[in-house]
Amino acid sequence: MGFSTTAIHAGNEPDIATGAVSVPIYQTSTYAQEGLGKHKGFEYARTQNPTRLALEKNIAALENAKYGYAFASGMSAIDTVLKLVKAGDHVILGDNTYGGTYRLFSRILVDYGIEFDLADTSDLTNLESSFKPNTKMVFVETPTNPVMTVTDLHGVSELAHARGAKVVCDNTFLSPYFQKPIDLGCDIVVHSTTKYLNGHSDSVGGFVALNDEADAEWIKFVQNSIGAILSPFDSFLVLRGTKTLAVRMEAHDKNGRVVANFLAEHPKVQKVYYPGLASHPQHELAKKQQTGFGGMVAFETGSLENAKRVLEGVKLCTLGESLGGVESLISHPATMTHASVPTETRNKLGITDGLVRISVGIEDVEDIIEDLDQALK
Ligand code: P1T
Repeated sequence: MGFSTTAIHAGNEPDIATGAVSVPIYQTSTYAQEGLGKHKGFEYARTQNPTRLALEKNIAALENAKYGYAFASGMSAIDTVLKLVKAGDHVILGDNTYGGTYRLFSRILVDYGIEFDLADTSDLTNLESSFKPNTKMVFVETPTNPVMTVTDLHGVSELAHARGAKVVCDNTFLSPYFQKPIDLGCDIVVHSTTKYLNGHSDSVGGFVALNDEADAEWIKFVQNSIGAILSPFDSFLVLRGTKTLAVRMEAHDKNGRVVANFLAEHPKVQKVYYPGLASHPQHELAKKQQTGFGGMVAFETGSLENAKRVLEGVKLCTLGESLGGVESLISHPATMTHASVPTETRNKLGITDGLVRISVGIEDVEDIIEDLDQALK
């Protein structure tokens, strides 16, 4: 079955009770039971909810995974995956991730005995030297937020599996439409559904998809025990969002390429980070493991003052955190999404005070370019 067919039909069976074509929002906290231990598979809404279940089947199918679980946010999905490791275990974390992911490791997980080291996972030799006897997991984002570094997921998986470690990939930036980490050898995929999967900037959510039965059981157990579940209404919104994922991603990709090329030739722009540009260091790898480049572009303006002028000078693009919505969003990683990353680490990665990130929306691309041009000028 093709991607769009799966996106529209997986989990979206007509409602058993009424035949409703659109999965209803089952806004209930509990379910009437016919007798002790006799029920329709739904006992309590933290544990099971039909709207959430429909979404879980849907996104799992899109990621070619057997199991999927929807969470209250991308961060709660990531935190739950980290419950697969225990005190005394070591995790290799990609050196550039969303700032919140770094913050979870550096400010919270370390206090629970989880050891971690940062590694440039785009360099497999460097990654290889980061393994320790107690390394149980490698956590990567590709392309990274915000400097768009690409990691060879097949290569990382081979290295990790040979050492008994699992690979987790945060697939938020490309969505399963452009990249399927499980097909590339990864064990677990995480998402912030807040972004492309929902796609309309009106819901916060997260997702975990995987194939291993025992790990899936544990994720489900933790999801129920901790209770960071996606609400029925948000599940409905994301389920509606994924139906148009393919057409939206095509439009983001088309506009992303145009904007990246425009910025690359602009005299006020010093550097552009976009894997679709031939100048990107991992352009060939991106072409191989992705089926598109997406709509995330970052660019260097040279100074905080320049960045501020662009960010405050745009009229069509909205200054704000987040990404992946139909509208173009522009942000300043150093003070916004990556403020919790130490300055020295940020600068080393290219997350400078002059770096601007744009989530290219699906408006008419001439309008986006005109807006960026007037702000840059
Ligand atoms: O915001 P939340 O739904 O909890 O997702 C966290 C998260 C996880 N992974 C990646 C790659 C992300 O980009 C995010 C959230 N990012 C932003 C809010 C942002 O503007 O980059």
